[in-house]
Order: sequence, then structure tokens, then C-alpha cells
Amino acid sequence: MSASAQIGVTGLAVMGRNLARNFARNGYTVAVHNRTAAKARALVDEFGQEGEFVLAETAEDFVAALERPRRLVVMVKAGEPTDAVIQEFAPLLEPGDMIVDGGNAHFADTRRRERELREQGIHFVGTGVSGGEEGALNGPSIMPGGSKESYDALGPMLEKISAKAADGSPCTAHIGPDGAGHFVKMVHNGIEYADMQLIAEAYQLLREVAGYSPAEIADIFRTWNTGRLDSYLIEITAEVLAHVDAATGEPFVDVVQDQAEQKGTGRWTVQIALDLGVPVSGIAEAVFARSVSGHKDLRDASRGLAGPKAEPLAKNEAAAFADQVEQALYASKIVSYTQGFHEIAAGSEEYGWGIDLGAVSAIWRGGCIIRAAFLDRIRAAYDARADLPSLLADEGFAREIGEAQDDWRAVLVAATRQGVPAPGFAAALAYYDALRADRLPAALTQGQRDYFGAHTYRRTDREGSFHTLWGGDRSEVSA
Ligand code: NBP
Repeated sequence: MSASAQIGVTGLAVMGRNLARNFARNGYTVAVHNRTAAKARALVDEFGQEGEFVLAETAEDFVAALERPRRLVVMVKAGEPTDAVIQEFAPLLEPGDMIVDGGNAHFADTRRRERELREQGIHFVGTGVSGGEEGALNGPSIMPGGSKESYDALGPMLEKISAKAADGSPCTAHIGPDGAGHFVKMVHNGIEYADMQLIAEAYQLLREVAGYSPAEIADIFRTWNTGRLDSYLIEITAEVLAHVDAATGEPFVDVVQDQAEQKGTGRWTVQIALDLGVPVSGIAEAVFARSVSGHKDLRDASRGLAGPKAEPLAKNEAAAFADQVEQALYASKIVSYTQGFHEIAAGSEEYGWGIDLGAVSAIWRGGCIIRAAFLDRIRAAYDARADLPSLLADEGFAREIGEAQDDWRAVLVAATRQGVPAPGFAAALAYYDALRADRLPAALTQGQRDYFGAHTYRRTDREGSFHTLWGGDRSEVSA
């Protein structure tokens, strides 16, 4: 087989197949391979007219079909399958070749794989891909890690097939070495969880506190989508809420079981944040909210617990409440992104990745699930000040969240009074209040720690560490 393909894709389930078609539609010759060869044959049979495909039935044929340096995209199930594919192909490759893992790998696995393959001179490019199957076909947001050399060889192709932001710029950029791309994709998904949870809370409050129907709430979301909340997730929320179940004639949202599932990247975002010591409370509440929803037995056993006796709002108060919910949603969203970007900054610092946070926000503006007008604002904040310590330190965001706070608090009062859980809104407000507080009760926590464990404390008025002799005369000693 002659080496005619500029890129190859192995793993042709929904994502790989659509990514391969995307490359082909953009003028690249694409070698296609799948463990079960029938899928590769089916792809060429069905979509062969879309561009130049080279069908490879074996690993050897696949490698032989690729121009050097070889660019081999792996789109298989994350975890052991990825290692199996690497073990199969790495011995067939030569120094300078690239293995691009577009699956949802854990960044620690990516770091390991990159290290192992680097010893053979092979570039391992752990790459986040967001946008689902539709994005893979028509333009995803792509977050490649790996070496700078690999981006030089691969970047122009990724830029061509990626989504384009409204200003025409590609939604991909070199994120940083080894696991940086998969780390950023992980946090992207964590933020996605938080966005979805906040939207879900807004819906529940509009329904249970304000008494709106799903169709009415769909209209409210459509209106919000013309303003600062303009985003893919708000847009699809309106579609889902407006949908009526054909079998029952009921709103679709009322016939779906209220148990949310998850695949793991949101959970990883929280686990890694705990390791890095980054407070991502909004994202954590989103993960926990899905977890609570899934504990059917626990919920069944708890349904009889006492709740408040408050009445829903009067009809003439509902519209004003909806405006307040918009403020609460927007303020909480600012906090989720603040927390997510903090985690990326901390990961970048820990692993020496040198991630450009402004560039990350720019490549999330199109193609991916969290794409939103809002990301332009984040990019502008980092453009104005690359070392911004927190999004809340940006003048514009600080002003907006300050303007929203009265309504944000009012919404949480209403939620509490009516017994409607709003853990995302509440966690975001608690984070905001903690950051702006003059004093936190952490001083008392330190006192308790010193009391039971002699863990020592620092004083506000003098340098050094101290311990109080709690069991003795309570005098203070330097520690
Ligand atoms: P799946 O995650 O369902 O994986 C199916 C593919 O993996 C098939 O091609 C299958 O080959 C192959 N495979 C498996 Br399973 N075990 C293998 C092994 N031991 N050796 C070789 N190949 C093996 O596909 P997907 O939903 O298209 O997702 C692909 C990747 O993209 C995943 O890592 C996913 O997390 C990620 N991702 C998915 C989305 C999305 O929206 N679905 C979005 C972003 C990223 P076979 O045909 O022979 O069984």
C-alpha cells in the first residue's frame, strides 16, 4: 500500500467515523481503520463520495497508508482499549510519528503514555475533543496537548477541521505539553456539569416557585438566549422543555425519569481539584446533584420527610421572580467559570504546562458543549490582564456579580422557603461571600485544631507559629 494518506483514524464508532469524514470533507486523504474491519468498510461504502478515504483492514496496512511523519488519530473507548491500540501500533511506527488520542482519557494516563512513547521518539498527543458526534463531523472544539513539534505538524489540520468562532478564528490551539489537553478537556466537562446543573435549578425554581409550565419556561429560556446567557446549553434547554411526548401528550420533561447519569469527567474534575486544593464547590455540587438524583432507594425512603408550608408565588409576582432567577443564574455561572479556570491555572502551575487561559476561553467559543457568548468576555478579561488571579478580579465581572447579588440572594431565600434544592446557586454564592469576607471562621478552625492536635496557628499580629497549652495553664508557646 502506498503512503498517500495525510492522516489516519482508528476507532470508527460515532466520534471516529465523523472525525474521519470531517478530515476528508476538508480535503485530506484519510486512512480509516477499526478493530472490527466491517465498520471501516461501511464508512467507505456509505460516505466514500465525501472525500478521499484509504480503507485499511489491518494495522500494518493502516500504518503503511500514512505519509511520514505519520499522524494516527485514535478514537476508541478511553482506558484499556487506548493502551491496547497503542501497543498494537507503536511497534509499527518510527521516530517523529504521532499518535493522537482524541478519547476522553484521564490526563494522568496521557502523561504516562506520552512519557513511554517519547522514549521511542513517538509524539503522543493527548487531545480533548468536544462537541459530540455533531461537532466531530462539522467542527468540534479541539484541545491538543503534547509537544510543540507535534502541533507544528498537526495544528494546521486541526485548525481546518475545528469549529470557528464568530470572528472566524479556529477553536483549537496548542494547550501545552503531555496531559495539558486532556486536563483542559476534563475541566471543560466539569464546567459543563455546573452549567447544566445551574440551568436545571433555574428551571425547577421557575416551575415550583413561580408556577410556570415547561412550555412557558421554554419561552423564558429563549428570551434569555438573546441576552448575556446566549449559549448552546440554554438554546437546547428551551428545545427540550418545549418538546411534548408523542405517546402521552405530556411535556417530555415530565415523562423522563429524574435520575441523571454521568460518565466520569465531572467527577475527575472534582477529584483532581481536591488533590490540587482548588475550591470547585459549584462543579462539585453539580456532580453530587446527579449522584443524589440517582439514589432512588434513598429518595424513596425519604419522600415523607417534612417540608415547608410556603405557597407558590402569585401569578403577578412570577415575571419579576424570573428576572431574579436570570441574575442568580448569571452570577452563579461566573462563579463556576472562575472555579474552573482556577483549576486549570493550578494544574498548569503544578505540571509546568504554561497554559494560556485566554486561549482556552477562545477555543471554547465554538464547537463545544459550553460554547457561549460569555466566553468572549472571559477572553477579553485575560487579554486585558494575562495574570488575572481570578475572574472575579476582572472589573467587568465584579461589577456584574455585584449588581446581581441582591436578586441572587432573594432567589436563594425563595428556594429555601419553598424547599426547592438549589445547591449550585447556593455553593456559588457561598464561594462569593467567602472570597469577599474580611474574616472567615477558619481562625476558629485553627484554634480547634491546635486544641485537639497541637497543629499550631499563626497570629495576625506577629510572625511565627504558635501553640496554646490548652491542657495546662493556657499560656502560648512558639512552635
Ligand atoms: P466508544 O467510546 O463507544 O468506543 C468504541 C470504539 O472503540 C470502537 O471503534 C471499538 O472497536 C473500539 N475499541 C474498543 Br471498545 N476496545 C478496543 C480495543 N481493545 N482495541 C481496539 N479498538 C477498541 O466510541 P465513541 O463514542 O465514538 O467515542 C470514542 C472516544 O471519544 C471515547 O474515548 C469517548 O470518550 C470520546 N468522546 C466521545 C464523545 C461523544 O460525544 N460520544 C465526545 C467526546 C469524546 P469495535 O468497533 O471493534 O468494537
